[in-house]
Amino acid sequence: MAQTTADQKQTAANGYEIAHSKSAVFYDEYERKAELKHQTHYCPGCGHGVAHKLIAETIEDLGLQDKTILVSPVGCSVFAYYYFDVGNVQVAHGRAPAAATGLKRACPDKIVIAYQGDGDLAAIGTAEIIHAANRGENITVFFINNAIYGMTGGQMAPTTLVGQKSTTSPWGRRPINEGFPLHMAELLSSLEAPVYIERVALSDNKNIMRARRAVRKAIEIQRDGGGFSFVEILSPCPTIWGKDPVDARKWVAETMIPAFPLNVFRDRKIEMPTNNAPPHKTIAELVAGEVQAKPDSASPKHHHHFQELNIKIAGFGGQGVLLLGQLLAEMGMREGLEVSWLPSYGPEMRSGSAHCHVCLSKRRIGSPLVSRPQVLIAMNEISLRKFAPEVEPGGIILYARDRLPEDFPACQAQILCIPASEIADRIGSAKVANVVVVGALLEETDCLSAATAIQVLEAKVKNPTLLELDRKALAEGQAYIDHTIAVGAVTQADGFAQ
Ligand SMILES: Cc1ncc(C[n+]2csc(CCOP(=O)(O)OP(=O)(O)O)c2C)c(N)n1
Ligand code: SF4
Repeated sequence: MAQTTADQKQTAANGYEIAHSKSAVFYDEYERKAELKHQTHYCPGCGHGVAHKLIAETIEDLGLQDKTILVSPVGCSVFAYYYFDVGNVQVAHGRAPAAATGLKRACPDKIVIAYQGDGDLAAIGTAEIIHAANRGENITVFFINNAIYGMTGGQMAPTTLVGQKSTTSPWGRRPINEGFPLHMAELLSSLEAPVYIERVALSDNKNIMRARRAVRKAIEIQRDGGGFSFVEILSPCPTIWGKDPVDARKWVAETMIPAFPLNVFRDRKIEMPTNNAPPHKTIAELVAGEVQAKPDSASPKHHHHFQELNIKIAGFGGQGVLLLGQLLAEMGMREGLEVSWLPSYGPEMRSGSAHCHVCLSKRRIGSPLVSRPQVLIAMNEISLRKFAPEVEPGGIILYARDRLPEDFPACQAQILCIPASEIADRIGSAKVANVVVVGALLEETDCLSAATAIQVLEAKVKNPTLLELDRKALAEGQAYIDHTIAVGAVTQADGFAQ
């Protein structure tokens, strides 16, 4: 336990002076079970408790409590978030290094710690740990190796020793059948990027002090932007090993350490080559090349009559369905809206069904999934039949045919038929049918400006002949709605006023 400083010393009710107290990084009370507020869920003598203490005290000593995010695994330590008063995320089995990667990249100023058992890290999560280490993510991973699956009752782990009995190796692990134990510290040391890799053990006080130093060093490296740090902690599991806490510690010292030698396998600074580092650009810039994330004076000004417009576009692969969605999303981006584009398509490159979801919004978008579109663009009959029932009452369906199927049921949405392929054919290429539909959509709903559509097409279409066709297609789509669709058919001249 952390030693309190002189001015923190208190006198307990019974007159004793409190010389040690729980780290401030631990909650005062563990709320998992009301009746057990002051004890953890770990078995007596379990190494997880000791490892937690070393980590909590280090976080406290380094003054990092407000900056730390702990990623807890699936395993006995799944409830780590009941103890650590830091940012907590509990993730799917084995995925802690992947989640930690995302957290660290999104919040580079935070200290992100992945905490994992050997089943979690070295079995189901083998891929995640290897790739996070290989990428040299600036995260810290604490790997609790107790040579067994604790939580699930003692199945063999990748780290189970040769000859060690488990419920799934009742005769003892035999390399001929189950292979040899995985040595994760050594394995990760074969990679270029990791900066610090050490194996320590919770076998006796001396080794626990060594473990404390390793924990501290690993977190300091991350704090200083050093790179990937990894500490393997050999840890007793008295319950599953069928030993009392003292014998379990002895077993770590006498049996585990010879099989998993304690060592600093890697301790160096590395400079990541930067000559091929990607340029620092916003996502909008990366997605759209020269597009600016925020509208500037060069972007067309457009009054959006909606807070949020959700569009579904569906048809066959090859009809430009996904591209149509991208065009709308990019137009929205240029006009300063929040946008999302979510494609969904089958395995076939052509003729399979394809659809995409597009959200245009003045607010941040919660989910890119559009299950109740206000606008459906159906490029074929199957899509019309499949998705029309999803359209919100009062919404619009643009159907890329000259008329509805005769047996098509009445629908609460406004349906506009536009023979997009025929129009596209007439002006020179069936390929631009999707742009005809964009023209129709803009004319009908006024959701985005036609000038932005031209800008996006000019940026995207490098072939001058095709660009000219696209311009025509856009104008034809607009004109069709203007001249051919009966006046009065449009019930919402303003699109989706709110
Ligand atoms: C996808 C999935 N597969 C399997 C399990 C079952 N499971 C839960 S914990 C665990 C292994 C726990 O062992 P370890 O990571 O060594 O942690 P310990 O409990 O020993 O601390 C397994 C296989 C699960 N929860 N989810
Ligand atoms: S089963 Fe083992 S690892 Fe799990 S809490 Fe008990 S002693 Fe610890």
